[in-house]
Formats: sequence, C-alpha cells, structure tokens
Amino acid sequence: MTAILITGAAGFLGQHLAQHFADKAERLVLSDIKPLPEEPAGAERVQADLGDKQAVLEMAREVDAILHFGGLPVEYPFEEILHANLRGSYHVFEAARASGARVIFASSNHAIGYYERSQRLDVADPPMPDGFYGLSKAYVELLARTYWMKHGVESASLRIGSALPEPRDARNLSTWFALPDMMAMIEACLAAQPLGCRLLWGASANSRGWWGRDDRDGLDLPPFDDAERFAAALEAKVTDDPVNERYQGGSFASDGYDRAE
Ligand code: 15L
Repeated sequence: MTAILITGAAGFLGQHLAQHFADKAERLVLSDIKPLPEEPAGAERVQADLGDKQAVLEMAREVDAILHFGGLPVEYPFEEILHANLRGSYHVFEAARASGARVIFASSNHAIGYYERSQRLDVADPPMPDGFYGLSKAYVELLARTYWMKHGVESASLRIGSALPEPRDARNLSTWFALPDMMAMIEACLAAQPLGCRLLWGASANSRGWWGRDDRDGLDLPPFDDAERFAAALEAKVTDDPVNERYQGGSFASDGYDRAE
C-alpha cells in the first residue's frame, strides 16, 4: 500500500488502525496530541495539536492518504470542539490539498443523532446533529465536499455508528460497526480508483440497522457482520431515559436536553 498518516493515533480506534496498517503501508505516520504508544515499531511519530496548521502541513508531507480520526471523540463545550474538530479538520484538508492525499474521515452517527429510532435513513437525508460534536461531524462532511468540488481532494466520510469489538447494549444492535468491517471499508476507500467524495454509513450489516443507501457503489467490500447474534443477551439492555431511547444518538441526544415535551 501507500504512505499513510493517521491522526488520533493514540485513541482507541487510532491504535487499532495503526496495528492494522503497520505491515500494509509502505510508510506509516502516527499523530496525536497525546503521547503515542510505542507499538507498532517502525512507524514515524508526531505529537502535535491539530490546531497547529504548520505541524499538520508538515506531518502530511508526501503521504498518499490521511486517516483522520483525530479531534474530540465525544461532546465538549463549543470552544473546544471549534479548536480540535473544526479548525483541526480544516488543517487536515489543507494538508491533503497540499500533498495530494485522499482523506478518510471518521464522521459519526451523531451528525444525524436527532432522527428518531423508528426512522430509516438514506445518506442524502439532511443532517440532524445532536450536539456540538455531531455538528462538527456534519460540518467536516461538508468541508470534504467543498474541498472535492473546489480542489479535487478525494475523501470518504464514514458516519461511524459504534465501532467496538462487540456490541454492548440494545442500541448497539442497530449501530455496531465490527472492527474488521471498519478496516475493510477503509481499505476499500484507499484502493478505489477513483474515490471521489463519498459519504458512507460506518456500520455492519445489522438486521436492526437504521441506515440504508449510501455512496458505496463500486467499492470492493466483503460481506459485513451482523450484531443480531448478540440480540438475546442485549435486547433488554436499555436505559430508563425516554429521550435517550427515542433518538438514534442515544445518550448524546439526551445530554443537556431541556425541551418541555
Ligand atoms: C461516537 O461518535 C463516539 O466517538 C463513540 O464514543 C460512541 O459514543 C459512538 O459515537 C456511539 O454513538 O455509539
């Protein structure tokens, strides 16, 4: 494969990505604001803030792909989201423009978290973010489209549900993204000629899934897993919060919710 930069490489998914691509990439650059783990050996390491434009431009020099998993992974106050997720992602797309790299962006289901669980979504349905974090994901999906239209920067935004080794509760029966499925989707996006600008549901083929059509036509994907085999153990694992249970975003949707109804 090619030269790959992973942002957020010290995070849970970033570490899985680093291990997965260690022997597949010709060159692997790992970046995070936090100290980076010593594994895998042989990778280049850059401890930097995505808010530092020069640092991001420098770490992305001569890479072919950026797996952009950096930034804040859950809800935070607006100013912190602004710095890490909005400004940081702008720097990543500027770096991709400068180096000619394609971007695989870890978007999130929280870009559409205020759709009700009874609804079935097409990727073309308008975003319905459930907080500042979800808003930042919707913004970067649009940033990706602008950089494609204006500068020809190729990208895939993966609206990740719940990327976990195994589903943990009833909601995850709909949102689970098995880690091997995530790796397969990223590999397919790295291999696609052309990739263009795609928006994809980052979820396994869950029988109880909420998400339908997306931009995966032409991607070489294997059959995906299904969380259904965990249903007997998990379907009673629900919360006692009606707002959480009503919306696809779950606890992110109920966090700070103070509507009257
Ligand atoms: C996310 O976007 C978070 O990063 C992750 O921690 C999970 O909460 C996930 O969404 C989810 O909705 O399950």
